[in-house]
Amino acid sequence: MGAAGQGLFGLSEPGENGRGVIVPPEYQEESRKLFQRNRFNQWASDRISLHRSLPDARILECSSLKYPIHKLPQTSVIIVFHNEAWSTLLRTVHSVLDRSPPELLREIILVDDSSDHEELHSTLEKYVAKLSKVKIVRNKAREGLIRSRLNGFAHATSPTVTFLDAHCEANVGWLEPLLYRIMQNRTIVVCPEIDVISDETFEYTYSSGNVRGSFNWNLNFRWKAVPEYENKRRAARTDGIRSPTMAGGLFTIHSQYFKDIGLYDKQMEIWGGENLELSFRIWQCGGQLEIIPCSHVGHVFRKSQPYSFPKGTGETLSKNLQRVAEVWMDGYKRYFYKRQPHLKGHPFGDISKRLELRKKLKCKNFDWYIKNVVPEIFLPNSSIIARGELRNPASGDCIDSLGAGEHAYIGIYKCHKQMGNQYLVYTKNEEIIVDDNCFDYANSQPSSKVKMLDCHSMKGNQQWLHTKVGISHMRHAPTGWCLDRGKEQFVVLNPCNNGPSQKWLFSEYVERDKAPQI
Ligand code: UD2
Ligand code: MN
Repeated sequence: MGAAGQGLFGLSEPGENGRGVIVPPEYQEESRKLFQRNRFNQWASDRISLHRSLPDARILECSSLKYPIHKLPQTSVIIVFHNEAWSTLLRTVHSVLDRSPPELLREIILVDDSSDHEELHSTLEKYVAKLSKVKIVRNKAREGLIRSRLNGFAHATSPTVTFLDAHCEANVGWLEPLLYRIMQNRTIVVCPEIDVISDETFEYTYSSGNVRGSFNWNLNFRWKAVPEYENKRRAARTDGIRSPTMAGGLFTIHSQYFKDIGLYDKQMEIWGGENLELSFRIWQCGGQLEIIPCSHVGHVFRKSQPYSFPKGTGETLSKNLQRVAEVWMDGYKRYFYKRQPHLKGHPFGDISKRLELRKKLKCKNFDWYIKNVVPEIFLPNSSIIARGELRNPASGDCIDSLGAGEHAYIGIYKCHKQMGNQYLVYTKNEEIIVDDNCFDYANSQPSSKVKMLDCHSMKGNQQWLHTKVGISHMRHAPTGWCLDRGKEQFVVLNPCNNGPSQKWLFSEYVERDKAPQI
């Protein structure tokens, strides 16, 4: 085996060195069905060795670091799954077995969250029986990923635990830097850099490491550029990047520390929100969260979930997020409810145990977290001239982030009055903000789409002129052109023509000299 853990048949085999697999025309139909089943291209995954090699693009400083292997704490890897595809699940397992120093890997615990796929029962038992470190734990009923992880944790026997999703590939040298950081300070929770495995081709793209975790006020997890102050704070490129939040699926934590800070909120269901809950809790209760640049693990990011939410997706996610807001966010929860007005008064279960935990651990408040951990975050609290939905009355359509974040195009969709992705603010600084990003147009030609970018407060490409009175256009200051409904799913910028496709109205306006705090 080569340094990068080359597969059995060498580099010309499908997927080796992290290459993608193209589906030939005669298999397109089959591949489409498998895509529907998993929401990733299982056909491609099935063609790739369970031991495939990956590009190891660590910076020189990382590959030359030496770790005191015999002093590092061991880890138990916990992988929860519900109806995962065989090849992705087993490639996750083998990548860990192939690329972890045996003395550091105590066990791999697979937690089956009540899967009904046939091959995940006796076939999996038989396969795993041959892998001495791998055990299977089965939930009696569907629990969701949060309680499944806790079930796995209850079976873990090492001083640290490492959680991975069931469609990951651990890269060369991934484990040592994570464990080393915990050995230095057990209250630091560590995440690897997450590389992208394409959901279409299974190509593995080594990530640049310039982002860290944040969130928007809809409580969606978001990647954001690492701020200058954080890069300055780090003495070396190999140092951990402090991250306000974690993506959720891939991290290592000291087992006793995990218990000390209260594991997970057991009343969170199926999927979503637990990553922010744990992130806020770690920071507010005296710990730290870091992304370790020398540790890389790939993950297949999907555009939708393949599995059912027995109580409905919206209902489940709303309740999880409300629990995050209600327990940890103090007065800042109003920003969340502003964007989710239908959740006011919506039940979220009993949170008394979690509030007790917060008190017992003497955790700091959310204002401290914002000011000290993520001071650059967009606060929708000052100088707002208008807010709510931004409607094009002629079409009855509203600006919509379409659930996407920074760098995506500004979308448009039928007005739904639910706020969320259609909640915008227009600031005194003449920015239009959706999903906590600013409308930005950097094109010198008209008829192009408008982007969502980080707000820079410098006007320029982010300055938009708008008054309710008069013709209610939305004029881009530098080009003088107007925001236009266009014909597609995305709005465009066109020379102003006073036509109906260029008229826009917010649902609420505020007098300019009474800029409110919301
Ligand atoms: C991200 C995280 C995921 C989790 C989630 C928020 C990464 C790479 N992934 O979503 O770990 O934090 O955000 O909740 O950071 N699963 C079950 N039972 C269920 C549902 C899911 O066992 O009822 C398993 C699933 O098979 C997978 C894992 O949980 O192994 C995570 O689910 P996902 O891959 O659908 O989540 P993802 O990556 O979209
Ligand atoms: Mn995942």
